Amino acid sequence: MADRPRMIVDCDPGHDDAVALVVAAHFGDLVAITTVGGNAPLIDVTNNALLTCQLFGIDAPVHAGSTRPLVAEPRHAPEVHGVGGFDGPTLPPLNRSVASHDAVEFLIETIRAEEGLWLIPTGPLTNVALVFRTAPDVAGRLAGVSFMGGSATVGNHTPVAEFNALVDPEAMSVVLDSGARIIMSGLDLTYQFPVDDTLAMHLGAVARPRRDGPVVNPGALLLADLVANYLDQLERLTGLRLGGLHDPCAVLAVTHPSVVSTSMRHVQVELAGTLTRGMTVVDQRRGEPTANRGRPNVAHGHTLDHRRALSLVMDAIKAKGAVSGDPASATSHSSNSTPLGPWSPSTRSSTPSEPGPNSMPSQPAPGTPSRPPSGNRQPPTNPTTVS
Ligand SMILES: [Ca+2]
Repeated sequence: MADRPRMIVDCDPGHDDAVALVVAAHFGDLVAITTVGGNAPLIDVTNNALLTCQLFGIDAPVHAGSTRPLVAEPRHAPEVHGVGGFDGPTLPPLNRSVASHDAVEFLIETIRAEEGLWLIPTGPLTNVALVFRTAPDVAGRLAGVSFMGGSATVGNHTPVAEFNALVDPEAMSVVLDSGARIIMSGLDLTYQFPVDDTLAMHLGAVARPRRDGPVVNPGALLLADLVANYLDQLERLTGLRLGGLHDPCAVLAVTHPSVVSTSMRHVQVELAGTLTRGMTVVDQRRGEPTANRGRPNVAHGHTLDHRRALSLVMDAIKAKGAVSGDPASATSHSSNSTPLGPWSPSTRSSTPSEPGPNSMPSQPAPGTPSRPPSGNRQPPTNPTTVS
């Protein structure tokens, strides 16, 4: 369809990155996926991207990218997403592998070959900054960069810094100064898309419509368990089972612009502050640019139509994750892939607040190789290297 935007998602899955990939694949033409170290080390987030593609029938190639930020020491988020980024469920074996280990080179070549692509970063901006530094000409060839990151209000990993911005603020600064058309979905927007037990239960119901029935959407079951684990972590950290579904907002801002209301703002990121490093400073003052007021460089997403956003996300998950007949056969759509055994729901001990449909353990099919739990992952076919 001519009106489907063509896009590359640069991500660090993370459950919300996974949802972003599904939304991108359903409503856009997902040309490729690139990965970046962020929520978890590169090897884990790359495996998580591959698994998302496997479970949701996404055929876009996955290119592994940067293992570490431009300047700062690597920083991950095991307290939120687990050591492996997909903690919570018992993960099935992968039957996919990466297309390359040089996402930056892939991005440069692809953007030079095709004008008008959208680049949608949902992790630290390291890969994107390396692209713009290496090939400044490509910024003007993109339709735009729609990233999840930063905040015009509170932070999450510090009082004022959002995680993606905090991990690699130097990279974010390069991107903000690149001259590319930029849309920012920061925490002030993405917290308007609530993640709570209701969402986990919706996902569980999509996965297994009848409590004692078969799993008809293994991808939805993965997401339900990931969300339940995320809520467990948030409850431990904050006392509340409530978070934001951050990354899909950056995709919806492109595929459904009416869902995200934006205003042009001058945005910079703090690089030097001892208390405020990684803070995005969004100039929301009225008036024209002056000597002490920069030109607007970012379309700042400030208001989300969260009901429509939820409806669109669920539509994408239902469509992309659905299988007919045996889930095992439907999830191995590649002709040379290893058949995937029946999906194994979470093996976490259930708590009263967890959604019921996801707390019924089952066993993998006899002879099905098991994937190590998160934090003890099998590497991709080829070792991931620093780009
Ligand atoms: Ca992310």
